Amino acid sequence: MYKKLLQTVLTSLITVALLFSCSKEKSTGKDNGQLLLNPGEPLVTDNFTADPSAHVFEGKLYIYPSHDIDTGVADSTDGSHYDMKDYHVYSITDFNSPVTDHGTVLKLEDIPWASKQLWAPDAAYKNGKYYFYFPAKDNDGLFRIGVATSDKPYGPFKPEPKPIEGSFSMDPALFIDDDESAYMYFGGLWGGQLESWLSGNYYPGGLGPKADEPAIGPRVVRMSNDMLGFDGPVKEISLLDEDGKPILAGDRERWFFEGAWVHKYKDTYYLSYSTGPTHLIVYATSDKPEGPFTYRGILLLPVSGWTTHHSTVEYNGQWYLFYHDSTMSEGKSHLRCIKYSPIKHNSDGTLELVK
Ligand code: FUB
Repeated sequence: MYKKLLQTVLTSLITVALLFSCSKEKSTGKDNGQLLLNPGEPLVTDNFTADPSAHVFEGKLYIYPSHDIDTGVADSTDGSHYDMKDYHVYSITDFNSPVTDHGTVLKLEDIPWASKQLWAPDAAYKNGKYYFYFPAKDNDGLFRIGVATSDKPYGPFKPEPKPIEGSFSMDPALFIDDDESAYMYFGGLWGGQLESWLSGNYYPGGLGPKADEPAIGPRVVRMSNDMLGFDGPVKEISLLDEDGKPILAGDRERWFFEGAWVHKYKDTYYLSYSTGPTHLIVYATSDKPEGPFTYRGILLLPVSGWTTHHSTVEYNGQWYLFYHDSTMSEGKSHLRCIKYSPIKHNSDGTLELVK
């Protein structure tokens, strides 16, 4: 009988010790920086994902990426091989827990006006609703920007029957200022068709400025109160160098190409964007959301794959960069994976280069 009791006590002690060591292992992992979701590693491994727009909604980090697929379209400078057909939404509670995939939240076949190429999306919250913004080609082959709505940050999103009136080009990014004014930043060259809209109307085959002329700037527009349309004119953002002179179209390491994103830190607006063929994420600052913005430096060096596209977000007191590369497909430009890295604002207003 004593033997049996001793056995039971020993078994219980071993079980408690095992449980304790398991839970300790998790937190030890954290202490060693061995998170489940490590900086520089793919966040999603069962889908190809790109263009991550990150926001904090309802206390969680939500990521709104493109969903890359291989449809066999040949690589071309107009980007037709980025032939995406739906969107997923992902969320993260902390970097030591798995990423939640909220499934397909919007499909091409459900968008009445769109014909193909669901490119880089973004989301915003206002008026108790979530708004999902996305570019797609219409039936005439022109990129337009659409909006879809939901009561939840993770959708599903119901698309409006038509694209946003007056929208063109691609890569919408929404920024809501402290006074609740909402702005959309958008635009992209080459496949993004921005060169063809310089006169305000679509002019096919637009070549853009010469190398010694000011580069094309991203576009900014105020959103209407219902977030479904533009309120006022679409403006071009001026990008200046440290001497107050325009960044030139031939300055390929500083010119704007695509993927504009704005965040605010201590009253300064940071506009970051991709330089396209030089594959950098660079940034410029301003004291106004519509600029002019002054170039400040490089945030992210070239990554594997042709495109680079990112967002920045503050979560639980830490700033993060979300970006993509093509490591998961061994370099295929249209099959990308989203990643993250912590980032830092320096005391002189610059951003630390991501290592
Ligand atoms: O994902 C398709 C396009 O590639 C995006 O809209 C661009 O920013 C580039 O990442």
